[in-house]
Amino acid sequence: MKKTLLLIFGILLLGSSQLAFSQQALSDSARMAWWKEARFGLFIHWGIYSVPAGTYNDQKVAGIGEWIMNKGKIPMVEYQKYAAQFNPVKYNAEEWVKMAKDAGMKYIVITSKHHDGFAMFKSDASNFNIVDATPFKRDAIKELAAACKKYNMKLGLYYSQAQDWNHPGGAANGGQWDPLQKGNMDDYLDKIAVPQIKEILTKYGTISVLWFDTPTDMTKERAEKILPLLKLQPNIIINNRLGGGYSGDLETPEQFIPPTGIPGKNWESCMTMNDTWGFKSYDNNWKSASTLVRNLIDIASKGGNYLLNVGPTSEGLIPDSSVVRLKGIGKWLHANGEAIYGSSPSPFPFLKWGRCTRKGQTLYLHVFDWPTNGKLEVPLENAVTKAYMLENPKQLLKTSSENGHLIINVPAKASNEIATVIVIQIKGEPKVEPAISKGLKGDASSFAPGFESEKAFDGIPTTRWKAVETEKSGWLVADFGKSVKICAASIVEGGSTEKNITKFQFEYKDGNDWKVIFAGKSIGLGVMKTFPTIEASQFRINILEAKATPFITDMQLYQDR
Ligand code: H79
Repeated sequence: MKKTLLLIFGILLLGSSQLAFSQQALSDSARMAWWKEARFGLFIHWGIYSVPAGTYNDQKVAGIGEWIMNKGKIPMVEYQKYAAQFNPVKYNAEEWVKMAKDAGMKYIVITSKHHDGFAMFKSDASNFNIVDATPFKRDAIKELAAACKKYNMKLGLYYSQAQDWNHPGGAANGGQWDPLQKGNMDDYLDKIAVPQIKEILTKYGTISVLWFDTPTDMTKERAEKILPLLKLQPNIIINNRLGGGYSGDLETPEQFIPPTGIPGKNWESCMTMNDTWGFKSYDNNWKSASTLVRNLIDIASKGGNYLLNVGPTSEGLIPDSSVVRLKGIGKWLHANGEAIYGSSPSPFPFLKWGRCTRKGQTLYLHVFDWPTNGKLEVPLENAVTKAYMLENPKQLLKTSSENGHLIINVPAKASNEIATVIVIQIKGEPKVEPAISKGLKGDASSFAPGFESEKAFDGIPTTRWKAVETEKSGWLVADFGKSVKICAASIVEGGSTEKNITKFQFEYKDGNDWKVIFAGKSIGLGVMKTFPTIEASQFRINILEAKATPFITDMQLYQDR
């Protein structure tokens, strides 16, 4: 009886967001454990948009490739013809999984249905799917799921729950363009999204991640049509894009790395290798393997995961340019993976020459800019019991201390051009040099009660500076009272949804004038910039325009030394 009552009580509570996962098999931390350890995953954007590959009616369509239907305002019946041309006979799921594995990736997230509404799996809810609408007739998700299982790779599925441009009632960012799209969104959810999510969560074995996107027009009620389906995969991880007020398990910065991480949250930066997610035949703006590895290091040093995208072709091939880069990353990780997997974030607020990751009393120093004088200066007070390069552990490095900083004697040349990892074993908890601005009182154009300027310099993510209610602009200054050498700054506005500032300048005082160091149009989760060293006693953010009263959660300046 007691048990039954508890069960009823539990079911009643299920609707509320905190308790939505109360029936999951594992505790939150156990459920997230593999994901936190993993650090690096492969995103795959694959669909029939790879047929036009960025060109419609002989016109190049600007923007990301998987958006071609929306950006080109392609009518539904026209777009659906691409399905008949989609025959990716070169698709080999096992090769893709092996490629991801060799690149050092620990999970894969693939588009099971993007905004275009085309399902890459056999669906009974809609014929607009890879088995029923293409000459290929094979279930791409089924094959990938089998390959992942065989090679012990975690599989996640992306599903566009709200936007759907080929089923009546599906949402469309920027508005619908074809009368056939008109319909009721609740009907769309009931007839397409809910049954299809049920299909992908039941037909393909263990699904480790469900990756929602763009919660356009999602309300709490609509999200709650989908939420109960998660019980079909008791240990599933979901991102923060379901909508309706549900925050999920992960923050998902898209195409950027939050400069100070996202304190207290699990987060994953998803990023492209060129400028598109879905394949575009003429997008050759590839980032170098070095940049991609450094992004991974940067993200790991801030406590996040890196979900790196490939956009396969309509033949079923991952572009060579991507393959080459994945191999380059794999090579680096093969030698240096110990410094990435299962690591925790850097204890340092800033390192001029690179980044740091940590495992307890082991610090991994990822050196991007190798010292020219044979000495690596680390703003750390601790005694060091051992120092060596991760790629050459037998050769121990000499260390000493100068002005409270650790000095590591290093060879003349870096052992790895992308990033050389130096491992140090330290005694005790890391004692690092704080940002020079930390604890400053500061000053501001105005402040609301309880939101004084010093709240932006205290390093505490829950306190902030805020101007008086009526303001839409203002400034916040770090006044050192003496000249200091500054080479970098980080500014954090708030959470991922707090993008209030729309125009700002970061400035220093030169005599009676304020001079601009850098400018921008948005801050949100943060901006971090390094710049040629400037000697001055006052630095400020000058907020020129904001949607509402400006506020800053944290602003720190970093010394050149
Ligand atoms: O799946 C990828 C994107 O298609 C999807 N999220 C990643 C992971 C995404 N959907 N919307 N957005 C990202 C952001 C919206 C971008 C837009 Fe635009 C700006 C939509 C319209 C203007 C980019 C530029 C797309 C069309 C033009």
